[in-house]
Amino acid sequence: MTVLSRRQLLRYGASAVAFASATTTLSSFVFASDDEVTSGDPEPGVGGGDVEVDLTIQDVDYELIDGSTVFMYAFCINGAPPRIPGPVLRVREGRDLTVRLTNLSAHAHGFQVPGMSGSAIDTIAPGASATIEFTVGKPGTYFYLDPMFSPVNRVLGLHGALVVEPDDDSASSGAKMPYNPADATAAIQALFASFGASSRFPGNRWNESREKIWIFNQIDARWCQRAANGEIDAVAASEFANDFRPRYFTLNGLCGIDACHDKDTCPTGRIGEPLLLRCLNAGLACHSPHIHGNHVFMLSESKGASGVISYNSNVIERDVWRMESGTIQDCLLPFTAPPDVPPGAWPPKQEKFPLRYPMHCHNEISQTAAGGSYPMGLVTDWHIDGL
Ligand SMILES: [Cu+2]
Repeated sequence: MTVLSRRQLLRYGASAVAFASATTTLSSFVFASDDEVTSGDPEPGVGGGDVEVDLTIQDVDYELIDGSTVFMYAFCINGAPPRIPGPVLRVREGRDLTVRLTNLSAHAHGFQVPGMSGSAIDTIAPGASATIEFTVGKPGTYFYLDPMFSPVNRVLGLHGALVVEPDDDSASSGAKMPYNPADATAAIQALFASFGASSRFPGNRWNESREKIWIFNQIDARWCQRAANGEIDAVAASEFANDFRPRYFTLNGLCGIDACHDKDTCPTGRIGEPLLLRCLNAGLACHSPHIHGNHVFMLSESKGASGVISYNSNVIERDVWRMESGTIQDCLLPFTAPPDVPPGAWPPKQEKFPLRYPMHCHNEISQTAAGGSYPMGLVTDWHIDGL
């Protein structure tokens, strides 16, 4: 087993070169199929079979929006470039997911999907490999992560999204949903039934291609350096929690303008094309994402280490929602005409499509980078492309 002697460099900076290297973004989805998974599968959607995936854990130098680099850990698939967050894994409910992990880091790591029994590997020594196979549970959004010194190694980069697709995705109305009707509440089913079938939501039904994944994280360069020095191979989570002073706030690994221009982060579409937002807070800070232009409907939530998803029986509409450390929330961006535009002023006559609206965190410090560079933190855009 070879151990990388030199760390790989992830470039996420604001240079044109960084924008060209889009392979490091969330575009490299991993889809469920009957075959072994490969990176860069262009087909959205899931097949019906069990899924096998090869992941490596690597030490990387991660370039931030101000050009500085920090030491982090990254999940990597099938020899593809490492990425933070790790590649999106997709499996259909009830199928088996096999994860073969090789630890190329100089430090011991583990693996777990909170909420999935039998998914944990406690320790993989540097240079060692381990395999875990488990049956995935209820449809929704999960983290896969390194639970070691939780949340230390997760915050230092070892996290990604596992999406469980429903086996039966149709409400009694025939509307597609991201959940099984056996799990979805009456309110969730009513919301999806109303898309494309009511004056409130003219246009189309939701479909599974209408989705973005937003993973929030924070970076404290001092703790990255401690990890690089091997000083945190036995650290108390309380020490980390008491001392953590984030200077960078990332969305899908990107800061500020990089996130605004990332096609896998920025929701786009026309009026009547509802979109599912799967929001995950991998970091330690509490975030309050806030969105302009439309409100979102809160569908489901899992909090903390249990990973158990609760499906909301009261689907309320929000323009800001609270995401504590480790929280996952699915919400629905309806792509309606903005409710604060008077009916007589819609469609806009002076403004041209696409209409661009921000999503930014209301925890104000998260809007900065490197101690003050604004607005280079947790912010992105979403676009209404037309009627
Ligand atoms: Cu605002």
